[in-house]
Amino acid sequence: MARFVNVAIGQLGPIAREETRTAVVARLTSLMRQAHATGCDLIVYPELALTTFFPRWYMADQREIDTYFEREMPGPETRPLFDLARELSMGFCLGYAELAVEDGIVHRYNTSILVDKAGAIVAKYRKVHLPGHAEHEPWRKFQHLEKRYFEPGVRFGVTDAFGGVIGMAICNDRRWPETYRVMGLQGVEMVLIGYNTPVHNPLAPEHDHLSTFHNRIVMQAGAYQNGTWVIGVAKAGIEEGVDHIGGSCIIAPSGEIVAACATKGDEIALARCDLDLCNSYKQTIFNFDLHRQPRAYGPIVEQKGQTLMADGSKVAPRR
Ligand code: ING
Repeated sequence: MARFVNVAIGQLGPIAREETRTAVVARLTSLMRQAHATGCDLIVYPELALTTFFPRWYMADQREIDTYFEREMPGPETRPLFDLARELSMGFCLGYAELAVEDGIVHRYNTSILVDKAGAIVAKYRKVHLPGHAEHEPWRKFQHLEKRYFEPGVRFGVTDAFGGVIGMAICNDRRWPETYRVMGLQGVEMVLIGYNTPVHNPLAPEHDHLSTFHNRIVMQAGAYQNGTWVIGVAKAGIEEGVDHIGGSCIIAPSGEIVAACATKGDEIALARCDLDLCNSYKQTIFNFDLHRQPRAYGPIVEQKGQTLMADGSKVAPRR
């Protein structure tokens, strides 16, 4: 018996610094209507989908920084998205900057939520791998201050939803194999990943021409090695002068790309995802219980950085 989830990529083009949340929500609802017209159950939006990618700037004033965060979800400007989801009986995955007060303490996360067809939040994920740097580095063409503006999350969870086991990750998370394996060990069948990825990496410009290749290879590997679907969704195009890759795609548990966007603007791409295609990978080649050898994997959890080279040297990190 096939368990189909009809999934839409909800790729976004640039969001201008001054663009209001109301204007952005209008773009998101337009994509949701397009997806609904094709019979979709779920639409996946990018990371930080309500505002421009503000970590590209150094800001000293916390009040200015906090204008990019949501204190409530849904709030007045995002409620129309939840209302439409319920009206159309469509679920969605949305990335946004979350300001949460926990035990009287303010926390700021790079967050993603999963909303079901009734418009209810059924899962929340906080980005674990925060790339970039914490201090102003004026030498860069643009900053990447996620380590300054956000606190890291501490767990990769999965949720029963849309007839299967759904997980979430955000942007840089997709480059780390641990992200997929932790969810793979929880039986994940579909991982939803939004991203904002500049073409240019100031620390390694020699990688720039490979940015779309690296985008695909990490998600295709994660899908195949854990027998899961992966949905990767870009905020794409030249946003406030910084060119971001597109490359939004839907990847089957085989590792094959089955759908992709063709532009770097607001665009949907679709696939009819049969969650039962996960089974043959989880039950044979990646039958974890039969084939994994955790006693050989100790360094993966016990160590953060790499150990010294045999001659005592260490590859000097560029950061
Ligand atoms: N963006 C980028 C990403 O991991 C980055 C950061 C860009 C890292 C280029 C390395 C090279 O896709 C976010 N938001 O994580």
